[in-house]
Amino acid sequence: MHSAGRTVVSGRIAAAIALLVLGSAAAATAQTADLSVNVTATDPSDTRYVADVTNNGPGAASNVALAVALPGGVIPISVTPTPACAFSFDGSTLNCALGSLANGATASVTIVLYPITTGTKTATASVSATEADPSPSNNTSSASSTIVGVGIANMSVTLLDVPDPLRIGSLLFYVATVTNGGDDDGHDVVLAFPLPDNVVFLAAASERGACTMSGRTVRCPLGAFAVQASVRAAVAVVPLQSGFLVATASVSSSTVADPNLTDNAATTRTWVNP
Ligand SMILES: [Ca+2]
Ligand SMILES: [Ca+2]
Repeated sequence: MHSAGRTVVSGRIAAAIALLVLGSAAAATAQTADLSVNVTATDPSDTRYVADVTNNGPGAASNVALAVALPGGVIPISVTPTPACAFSFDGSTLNCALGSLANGATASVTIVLYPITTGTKTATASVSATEADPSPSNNTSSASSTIVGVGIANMSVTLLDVPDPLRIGSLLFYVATVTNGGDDDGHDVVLAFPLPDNVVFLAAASERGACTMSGRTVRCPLGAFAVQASVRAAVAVVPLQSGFLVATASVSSSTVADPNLTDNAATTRTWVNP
């Protein structure tokens, strides 16, 4: 009996030792994961941000959580991915439950906001996971953009061809007129004019200065437009082929919303005699 009791006791001790050994072994191999986050403002004049969350290892990261403090004076528009990411009810923060990230894996979160005030807009992201992070210093990141204009600017463009009709080899002028018919100033307005085929480009300029050529597209930076402001730009070409010549000009403003996009492009058709 006595020896049987001793056996029981030593069995319990052995189990306790085994637990201690297993426990310390588990502690020795506990996973760590060095998460990092990098936020970029995709356009310095727009409130769009991309937050890249990377697991630099060595272990896998689980329950990866991204929290983004949003700037003031913006309205949340969209976030990708959903439903992993969701804006808080008051629009002040964005929270993402990104699940597990393998060693070396990156999860990308795209955030689109709509600015309702001007100024510097900074988004600050921080990332965490269940596993211990050996390098916490790279777990936060910020990016800023500068908003110079807000509101509604209904930019529009019309396009004239002079003369029409004309003969092959003679001078053809396109005149584009860009107007802001909105209630607020337009900013960073750009006129784009892709040259039609079978013409030789001669020159282009606007009332606001020089235009540039990239590929076969003329771009005229027109700057800011006050309400009802109107600016003309002219492009001179020489047609090389008879028939109808079709050209389209378009206008964009990178910083404010345009409520009507149907008038942001205009097309004209010119008859070229042999
Ligand atoms: Ca880290
Ligand atoms: Ca428009």
